[in-house]
Amino acid sequence: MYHKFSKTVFGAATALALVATAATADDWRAWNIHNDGHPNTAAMDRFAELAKEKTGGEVTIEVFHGGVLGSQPDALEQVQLGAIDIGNFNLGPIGPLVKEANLVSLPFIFRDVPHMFRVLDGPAGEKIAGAMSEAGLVPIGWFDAGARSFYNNSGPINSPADVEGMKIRVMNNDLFTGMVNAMGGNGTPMAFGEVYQALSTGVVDGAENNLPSFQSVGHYEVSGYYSLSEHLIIPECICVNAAKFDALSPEMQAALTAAAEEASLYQRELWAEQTAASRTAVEEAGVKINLIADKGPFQEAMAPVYENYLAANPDMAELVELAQSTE
Ligand code: BDP
Repeated sequence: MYHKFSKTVFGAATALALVATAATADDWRAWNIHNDGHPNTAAMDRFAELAKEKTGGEVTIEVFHGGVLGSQPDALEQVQLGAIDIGNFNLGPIGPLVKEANLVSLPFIFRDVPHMFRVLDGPAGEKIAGAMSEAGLVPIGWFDAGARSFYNNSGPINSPADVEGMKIRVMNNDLFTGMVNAMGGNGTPMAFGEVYQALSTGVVDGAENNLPSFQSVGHYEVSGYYSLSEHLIIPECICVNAAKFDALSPEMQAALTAAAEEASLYQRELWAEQTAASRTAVEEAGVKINLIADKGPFQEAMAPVYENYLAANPDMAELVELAQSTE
């Protein structure tokens, strides 16, 4: 029956549909560094489904996995600018952009993952989230990223002295370079996607990460030892470009946040399962998991890292104190 429509009517209907589309539906691009098989990839896919469902289709998200939209520092900048709408980011590389976020990147600041979440759920977390939002990155969900430990080929790491002289890849943040340097090593920032090659060619002697990421990108294939130093317990966020988030109605903001929170709970379940599974898998592949009997010397070696951080950011002392005094 379409031939009965006059060109004008058809044209007007099309124009109306376009206006309606522009006014209601919004296609967002999401950044994710991980590939299939990593818990965050499944969680980000789930988040996209939930966002569509809970916003009644007003926000639809296409997740680009595997870091195809760029390295993490670049993607963070893109989300701040609004060129990418949303992403799953580690708070480590956010530290250089938001000094409050650096609290979670201080080595050994948290006793364990539950302690980290208690701090994040309290006033310190509120302050960090507020500062991130002001910097254009609104956190609407928090992922578990476990604890990061060192891995290398030359032998187990049991004390800071074992790190001496080693070139260790770290994420982009002066705190991490400082951390390795404080042990007498050479902290080397590098994009995640370049680490496999750097490890296999000896450009770096080692790196550090959690077990799921150590496994998922194959670093275990080129590392003989994974020593459980657990020096960093850094959360991750689902972070939205602030202008995009602010442009949503309060109902849509609540719906999107609810989607992120539900996806985060799902991620934390997957995380726990995958951490155990990855540990078994890498051990079966021949990696020696080294338990460190005494982490005290590592913690003591971090004194200059804290001193430098607090000297440069005296206003952060309160936040550090808040985290340390959280039960
Ligand atoms: C992984 C994080 C990812 C980081 C990566 C890294 O999930 O965001 O980019 O470590 O070491 O655990 O760069």
